[in-house]
Amino acid sequence: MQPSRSLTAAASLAAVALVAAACGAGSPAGTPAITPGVGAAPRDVNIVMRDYGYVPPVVDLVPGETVTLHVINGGLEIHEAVLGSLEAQLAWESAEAATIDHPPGPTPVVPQPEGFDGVRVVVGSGQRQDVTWVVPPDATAAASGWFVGCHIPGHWQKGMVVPVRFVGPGGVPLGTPAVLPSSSPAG
Ligand SMILES: [Cu+2]
Repeated sequence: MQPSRSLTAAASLAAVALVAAACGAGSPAGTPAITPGVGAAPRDVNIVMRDYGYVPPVVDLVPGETVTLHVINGGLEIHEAVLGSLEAQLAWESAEAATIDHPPGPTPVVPQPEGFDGVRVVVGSGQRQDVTWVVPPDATAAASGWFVGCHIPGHWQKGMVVPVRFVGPGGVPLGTPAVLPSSSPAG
């Protein structure tokens, strides 16, 4: 019985080593080093939506780069990814609040708030939308920072928002991710 027991132990160790290797240092490999996207070669940015949040928990963007957003809705409800400043988030929140009594189904068209320089991608459950967009070069000028938020009525209040972190070429953060003020409905 001795040989088979040590064999089992060896197999267990091997299994542990495999799991450890798969887990790496405890976090997924994540986004590779950032090479800013350009018009001819946009950088791919994946945003996965669920009921009610986003993956990744922080979205890195380089001011002025061209990105192709792949927005995937893994939730059961319709969701959106509005990328924009806090002011833009609050403008969309009030614009879409008008749709609160809309019956279940596709969200009605909402006029874009004036001066909006971000992007809004609405995606049905189980669907994916790809949108190519240029991050405004002056996005870092927004004192309150930028966020990715959902303004389907009720979702912002459920905390469906993550910060944007602006980074320079090479992925060096230009600052810390924005923080929602505690006075914000989702703060
Ligand atoms: Cu949502």
